[in-house]
Amino acid sequence: MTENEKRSATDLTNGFDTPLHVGQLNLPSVDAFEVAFKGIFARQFFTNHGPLEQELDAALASYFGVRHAVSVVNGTVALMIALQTLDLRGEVIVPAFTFPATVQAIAWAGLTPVFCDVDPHTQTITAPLAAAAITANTVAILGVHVWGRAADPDGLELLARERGLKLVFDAAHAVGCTSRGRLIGGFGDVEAFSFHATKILNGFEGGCITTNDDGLAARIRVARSFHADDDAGASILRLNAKISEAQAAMALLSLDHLDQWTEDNRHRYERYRRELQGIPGLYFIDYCAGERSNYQSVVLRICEEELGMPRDHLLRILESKNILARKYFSPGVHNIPPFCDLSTKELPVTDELCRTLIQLPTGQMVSDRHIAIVCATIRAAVSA
Ligand code: T4K
Repeated sequence: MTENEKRSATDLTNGFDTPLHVGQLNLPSVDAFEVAFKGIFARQFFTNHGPLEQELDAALASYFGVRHAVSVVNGTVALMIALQTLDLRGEVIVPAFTFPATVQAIAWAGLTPVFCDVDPHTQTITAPLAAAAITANTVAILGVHVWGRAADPDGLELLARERGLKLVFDAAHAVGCTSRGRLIGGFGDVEAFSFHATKILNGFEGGCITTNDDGLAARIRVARSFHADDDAGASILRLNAKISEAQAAMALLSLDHLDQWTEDNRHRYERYRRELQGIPGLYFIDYCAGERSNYQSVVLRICEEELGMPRDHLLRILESKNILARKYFSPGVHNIPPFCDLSTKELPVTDELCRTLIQLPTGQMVSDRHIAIVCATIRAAVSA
């Protein structure tokens, strides 16, 4: 039992001595990492397309079932390069209900984000919503598989084909998730993943770009490296986006544990659901029946009237007990600089989600006992 757990054994609502974070933090054993790290030291090959980067690219392509997976330094850069190598000029339709990095990547690729509202049930953009946002300047649609739930890939693929648009997916949340039984990674022209430490596939930092387009993959591989070995792709703008050997080692170890960590995440998610059952005004974000998910996020929508308190009041109570739940994503990207200047459209569903969602702590550091304490604290808060 940890100190936190011993102390809390007396009273479930006393909270924690040290903060309980939202971060996912799934980790392989230190011993396994030490072995991998010793290999890197022995080879004296730390970056610039070393053997672990190559092994990771092959392992990811095989895992996602795609022709190409190109690992890079983080998920934001994965999106930037994916967009940049599509060689576009104009507007990209994107949800404002996402992490700011999605939209930052569009701007860094020299494109103009145009915000689109999301569906209240899936919390992602859908083909009809995106269609309504298309203008003469639209060149691409960027869907975000929020919480690992697919952003209407079938509908958006059809729309993009009909209207001659490129289709990109931000799959930062979606390692190991499916849409109609097909693993996310092979949809649209290109998808981008994050291996940030708070994601289920932890590379400390890291990310990858997946595509079935051979020409695009070749351009992406050129773009991720600052120097040219030959004249291939001389016209492509390059960037130092390489994943280091240390990150690749961590990501490879994480890949080995993905099934177990998914199962552990599912256990925690279901436990939260059971322990919070029956509290009016708390609605869990469901994972789709019949689809695979990584259960990476435990997200609740708060109905203020039914719960008897605003979402932010509940968050403050939790924080006072060292339970650092988060209001992902709030404020919406359309309300933060520099993107607030772009936004002219009303986004009522996005605004409502930003006002009402909270994310609870999960991941390897969160035990059943922790969940019992978080849930007892919520029950005590709402019944006070
Ligand atoms: N697209 C989407 C849809 C995304 O959600 C993200 C990233 C991206 C693109 C971009 O991918 P990357 O470029 O990051 O690969 C966190 C993560 O840093 C970020 O990766 C993630 N999404 C986002 C949803 O969450 P913050 O600003 O909330 O991070 P931070 O530092 O506040 O950490 C969150 C919690 O985790 C805290 O309670 C502390 C805890 N934590 C964090 C780290 C890094 C730890 O306990 N240990 C740690 O090492 O963004």
